Amino acid sequence: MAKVYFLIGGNLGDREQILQSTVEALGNDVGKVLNVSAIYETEPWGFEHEQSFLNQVVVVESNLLPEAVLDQTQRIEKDLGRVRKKNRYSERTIDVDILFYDDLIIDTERLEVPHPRMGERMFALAPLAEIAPDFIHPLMDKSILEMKSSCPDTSEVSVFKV
Ligand code: PH2
Ligand code: MG
Ligand code: MG
Repeated sequence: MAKVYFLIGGNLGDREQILQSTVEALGNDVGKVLNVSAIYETEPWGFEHEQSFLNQVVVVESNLLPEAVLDQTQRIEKDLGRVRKKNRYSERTIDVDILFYDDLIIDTERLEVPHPRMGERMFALAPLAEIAPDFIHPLMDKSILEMKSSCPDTSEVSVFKV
């Protein structure tokens, strides 16, 4: 069994309901949900949009291999109405990203784990630090708490719902 850490979030539609449906879908199709962070309201990072995001971290115990987890996350995104645009970053109903798969390092055409940009993003580090402060990032060799303390991101992140 592997512990898989997901960051989920979106800024379109009924944001809270969609997060709840995503946690349910991960529980049905990826494995047992072990923990969830609070829900955070976060400023769009890397692009401009009038609607803020809700973001949350979810930990799942899974017997799926990493690529199979990715297949499931992409299907869940589609089922919950994600439409991909050409822009690098854009508004969406839901994005399901794999932050960690145990402490595996994966770098393939389809999948990069740990998520390569998590260290620059308070919308990922704030919820992750809540439930895995002492987890050591296998490439940075730093704890999540240390990464959060040294994160230069000043965008707005606040607890929306515990
Ligand atoms: N995801 C992005 C880009 N920007 N900003 C916030 N606040 N939350 C996100 O989940 C997010 C983002 C790329 O996937
Ligand atoms: Mg993302
Ligand atoms: Mg994604």
